[in-house]
Amino acid sequence: MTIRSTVAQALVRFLAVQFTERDGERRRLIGATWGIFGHGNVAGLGQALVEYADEMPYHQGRNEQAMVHAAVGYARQSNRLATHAVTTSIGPGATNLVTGAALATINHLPVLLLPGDVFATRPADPVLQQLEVPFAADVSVNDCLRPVSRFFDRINRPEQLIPSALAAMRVLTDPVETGAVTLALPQDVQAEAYDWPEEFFAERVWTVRRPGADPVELAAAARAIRNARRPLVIAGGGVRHSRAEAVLAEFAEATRIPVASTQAGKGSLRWDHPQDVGGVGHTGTATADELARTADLVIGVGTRYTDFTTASGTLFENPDVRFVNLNIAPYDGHKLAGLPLVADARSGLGELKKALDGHRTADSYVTEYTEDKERWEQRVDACYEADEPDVRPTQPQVLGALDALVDETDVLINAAGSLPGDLHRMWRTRSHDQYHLEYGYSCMGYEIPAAIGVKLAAPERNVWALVGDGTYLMMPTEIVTAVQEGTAIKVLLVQNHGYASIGGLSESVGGERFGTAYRYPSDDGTFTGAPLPVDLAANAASLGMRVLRAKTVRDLRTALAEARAADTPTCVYVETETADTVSGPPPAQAWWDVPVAETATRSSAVKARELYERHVSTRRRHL
Ligand SMILES: Cc1ncc(C[n+]2csc(CCOP(=O)(O)OP(=O)(O)O)c2C)c(N)n1
Ligand SMILES: [Mg+2]
Repeated sequence: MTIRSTVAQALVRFLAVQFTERDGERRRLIGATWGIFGHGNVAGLGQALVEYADEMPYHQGRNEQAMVHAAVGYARQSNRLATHAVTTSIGPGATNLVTGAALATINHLPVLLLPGDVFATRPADPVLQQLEVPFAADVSVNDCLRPVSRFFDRINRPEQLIPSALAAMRVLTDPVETGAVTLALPQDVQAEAYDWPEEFFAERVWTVRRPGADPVELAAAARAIRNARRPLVIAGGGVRHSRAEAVLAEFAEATRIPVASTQAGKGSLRWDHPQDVGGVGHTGTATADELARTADLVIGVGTRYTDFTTASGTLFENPDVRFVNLNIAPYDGHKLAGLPLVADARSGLGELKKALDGHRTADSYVTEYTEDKERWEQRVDACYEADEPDVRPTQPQVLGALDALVDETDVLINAAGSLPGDLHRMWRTRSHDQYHLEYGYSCMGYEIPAAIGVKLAAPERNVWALVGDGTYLMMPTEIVTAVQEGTAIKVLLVQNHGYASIGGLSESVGGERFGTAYRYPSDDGTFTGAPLPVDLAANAASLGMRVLRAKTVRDLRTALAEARAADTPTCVYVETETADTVSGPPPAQAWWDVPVAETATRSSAVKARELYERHVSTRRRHL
């Protein structure tokens, strides 16, 4: 039996019946499709989505990049068992996907991209928005998506959809390979009919596997851990993706090995778990970074060891330090010349725990990190507290006000600016999925659309997008989408008139904060004049959000509580102490390599270079 329909109709029907399964849990893989229509997809996928509207939910985005962010947010909240598809027109609609695709792939989060493409049949070259490459007629702008996709294909003939769609599902559901998957769809092919085998539209279940460890690797890892006096676990995003939190807690309790976390791994243990020592690396806690400096064995679990985690290769100072890397991807398992333990995080941790039966770290080690953690928490308390409630808060006091309000059901989303550092160092994570920090790509503008995706995956949760003013300006567009669909996200908008983060960084590397504040130009060509008369609260309100303005710490507490209780999209707008006056968060506990000018006339850069060279000299290559 065959069924005659267009390529676009067949694709929509196929996507509606794909499922994932893991640990007995079955999820629909493609929960919905986001779309912005133009001539490249309106008659193909646009028509198919209206034809099958009862089988495939649709969300109307405002910006293609933002649609990918929403899909990524949904995928992360769904522990990678489900995601969304994103359809765009050709040309600018398609290339707007590139940033979102890179973000998804770098963070190992699945998302299905369906950009329209130029005519396969070439009846009228060039079509509107077509790139012409005189020496390569098969190149279109969609080829920009190749390096940022884990799978790419262009569907030039209808029947080609069958193997390509199956390959796309394989990659989306593969725990090692997953990321952005792109099926470029020439606009004529989308509308072309074909006789599809009926089985193409049968329900299909993709098992998300949990490979166990190789016995030889497991024995070597267990031996290394037994021999270590100062072991430290670094929990990365793989813990979350694998839902290994409970097993990690059991492992940590049994062995008493402290657990530090990367941005993607924070929340693997609750902040008040006795073995949790908080964030590690450049934005880490003093406790975790001191343990990392002195560790003789680092046990990475599902981490890619980015420069933020390793303090650009300077953090692990112990001359004898070795690494055991539990990772499902051999590529990451071999990093830092570590002993690889290639396995699913949950399976691998369970096996390690068994292999280490009866083994625990010394009492003195436990006392050391427990006391150190208490001292760190006192520092956080001091940053959070606001003795004077009738003045403008500092950013840590904003976090303190939020901390006092939320419980384990709240989800916080952030990606860029000075908030990631403050949150990584200070936030007290109360549930495994409360802390949603996109720091693989640290993409300004991720927060608001991702909050919509998270809220769609978990409608019962309070979902907060934490955004700086720079970030807000980058991508406020999806506020309109939240308003349209009644998605009751909460936006906490922190106004400090520019880039506090990059301003501070600029100052430390001899850049003198050049181009990092939002101010009028001054006579010397720098933008250091008066602040701009821009009202972002009015902007958010004009897009349809309810906006609560908080001028003081006291206002802020009231506004946050009101926003938390709201069942429509609500924004809390707060102006904090400005970038140059802010005193608050504990300083960085470890270095981050941002190269400083080797030659300069200005003394700021000359001084910065001296310090830079001192740091560089402490870098180690682990072999
Ligand atoms: C899309 C994108 N462009 C540029 C950057 C580099 N960048 C990182 S943080 C930042 C400034 C963020 O400003 P804001 O959101 O106001 O936060 P603040 O630094 O003031 O806390 C910039 C430009 C980025 N991360 N993402
Ligand atoms: Mg700012």
